[in-house]
Parts: sequence; C-alpha cells; structure tokens
Amino acid sequence: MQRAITLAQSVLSAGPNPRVGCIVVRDGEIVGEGFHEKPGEAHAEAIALLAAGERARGATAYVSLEPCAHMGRTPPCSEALIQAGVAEVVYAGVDPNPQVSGQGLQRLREAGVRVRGPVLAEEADALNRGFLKRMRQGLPWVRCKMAMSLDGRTAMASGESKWITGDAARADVQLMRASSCAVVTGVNTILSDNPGLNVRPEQLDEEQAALIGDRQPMRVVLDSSLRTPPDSRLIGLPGEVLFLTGQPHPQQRARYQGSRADIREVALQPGGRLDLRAAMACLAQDYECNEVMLEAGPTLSGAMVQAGLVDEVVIYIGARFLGSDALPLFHLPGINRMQDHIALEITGVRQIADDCCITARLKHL
Ligand code: AOF
Ligand code: ZN
Repeated sequence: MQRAITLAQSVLSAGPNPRVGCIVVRDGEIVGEGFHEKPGEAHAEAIALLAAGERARGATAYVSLEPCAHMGRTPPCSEALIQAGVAEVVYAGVDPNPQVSGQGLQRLREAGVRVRGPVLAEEADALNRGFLKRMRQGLPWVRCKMAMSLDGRTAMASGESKWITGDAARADVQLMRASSCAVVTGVNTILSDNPGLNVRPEQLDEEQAALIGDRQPMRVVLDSSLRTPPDSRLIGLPGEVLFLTGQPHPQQRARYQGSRADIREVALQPGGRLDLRAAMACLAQDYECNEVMLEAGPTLSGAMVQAGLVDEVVIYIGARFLGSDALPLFHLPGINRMQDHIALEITGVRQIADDCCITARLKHL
C-alpha cells in the first residue's frame, strides 16, 4: 500500500479528482502499477491492470482509494478488477463520493473477490484532504499562506511588502499553488500588489517543473463591488479567473467584457461583506475545487480564520524585524482571556535558505 500511495504522489493534484495509486501483486511480485493523472485519463486500477495483463488473474490489487463503482468519465474500476480475475483487493480508505461510498467494495464482495481494509488510512487520506472535505462537507480544504517578519509583521504601514522572504521560499509557494485547484485573494491585495497568482515553472528547478506540468489553478478574487481594474496582471495572464461578487453591478461588469474573467454572485452578509462560507461553498460545489490556497492580506485571512474556514496555515518567516508600525499577520478580533485563544497544532518546521516555514493546523477543525 505504501507503494500505491507513493505512486499516487506522482502528481501534485488530479483535481477535481482524487490522487490514487494502485499496484497488482502476484506471488510476491509487482506485475502492474499505475496512478491517476487527471480527469478524463484512466484510473489507477485500469492502468495497473493493463500493465499486468493475464498475470492479474488470481493476483492481489492494492489501491489507495476504494475502487469506483460508477460510470464517470471512465468505466467502473470494480468491474475491471472483477473482469481481470483479481482474487483480492486491499484498499486504504472508502471513497466518500456519493456515487461510490462503499458500493465499489460491495460489488467486489458480491463477485467473490476478497476485500481487505482500510490499511494505511491516515497516509492515504493525506493524499486527498481537499477531495475528502469537499465530498463530506461541500467545502474546500483551505490552506492560508502568509509571509511575515520575525517580529510578526506582514507589510509596512504603506502596504509595501516586497519582499519579506527570499527566492527559495517564493519558489516553494509555486509548488503549493500548483497543488491547489484555486488560488484565492481579495480585491485589496489586487489593488495594493497587482499579483499574477499564476504558476511560473521557470522559477523552479527541472524536477519541480516536471512535477507541476502545465497545471494552472483557477485564480479567484473576492470582490464584493467589482473594484478590480480590468487591466490587472491576473486578468492578462493565461488561465481561468473568477470574481466572486455580491451584486449584479452591470456597469462594472461591462468593463471585463472580452476578457477571460468569469463573474459569479454569492450571498452578502449584513454589512455588505461577502459571505465567506457561501464563497467557499460555491468554489467546492460549483467549481469542484478540492484544495484552495488563500493568498491574501491580514483582513481577508483573519476573517477566513475567524469564520472557521481555514484548515491549515503556512507561514514563511523572513529573518528581519519590520517594527511596530508594520501590519500584523492577521486582523482578528481582540481576545481578552487566554482560554479563548485560537489553538493550532504545528505540523511542520522547515528552513528554506535564509527563511523559515511553519505549517500548522487549526485545532477547532
Ligand atoms: C478509482 N480510481 O484512480 C480514481 C477514482 O470521472 P471519472 O471516471 O474520472 O471518475 C471520477 C471519480 O472516481 C472521482 O470523483 C472519485 O470518486 C473516483 N476516483 N476512483 O477507482 C482512481 N481517480
Ligand atoms: Zn475508478
């Protein structure tokens, strides 16, 4: 199963599909293996079975996700395993997709195939945190990336923020973007930084660039009154762009005509701000976004944390002090009692050239 999981990791993302790996083992020897690359391409099991050919008969298949039971863009894998004469299927976790959810395993059992699992469930779940959360909760798995100084500041009072960290840390961010279905920001970041938010493989070494392939996540701007200038860099660069806005705004909307930008309305909260939960639900349910990367300023990032929509924070720390007038990492409402703190669990600490990167999970999730 470890080998199947490693195969699944051959791609950074197969979004909106899950990453899946499969090996077929006969008499202790791997006779076929495969992984799912992207929607429309063959599933992991189909590739492994093709490689195994006749040797699949009587063999054991290890799959990092329950084999599918439905006719999707490709035919059901449970049937393919049965047809190939596989004697046993070992799986890591059940596929929460309502079209599958246990039916793949049931179909195999009905056909007399031995079914064993879940094994290495935690490792396999880590492959597809976004897909699993979208299927179970109708929300994407959100990773909030920020860069700060060693005294916890994210930009100067003027908004100037280039650069807090070095090149190597910024290349790391490219990989994170490429593993996401969408990169989300707020209109204020567009107005102050005019970022491209695209994946730039030319900033990476050969091995990293190969892993990324031609993946470009959708770029999403939360812009309740459509203030993004039509000549913003993000609109000009290749790849999909989506504005989530609060009202029809026909006049502002007309300014984007002929551009690649797609515009969707989502609910507003009292006070005129976008309903962030509705915005995330829209990305998961209407755009099939599994993993979302939030690259925004302290206000939107703080509001997303406050709304309980952030699953993980990735904080790059540049070795410098920016002083007390500089902006804090998050704007969060004041907390008076220690017992009301927002708890995190640190899951990773890395040094990247002269910078440091801390990864932490929000504990209330
Ligand atoms: C598997 N093996 O390698 C993957 C599975 O549209 P399709 O045909 O690609 O089906 C996509 C769904 O199939 C996806 O939502 C998930 O439930 C399952 N993915 N299943 O048996 C695979 N990638
Ligand atoms: Zn399948």
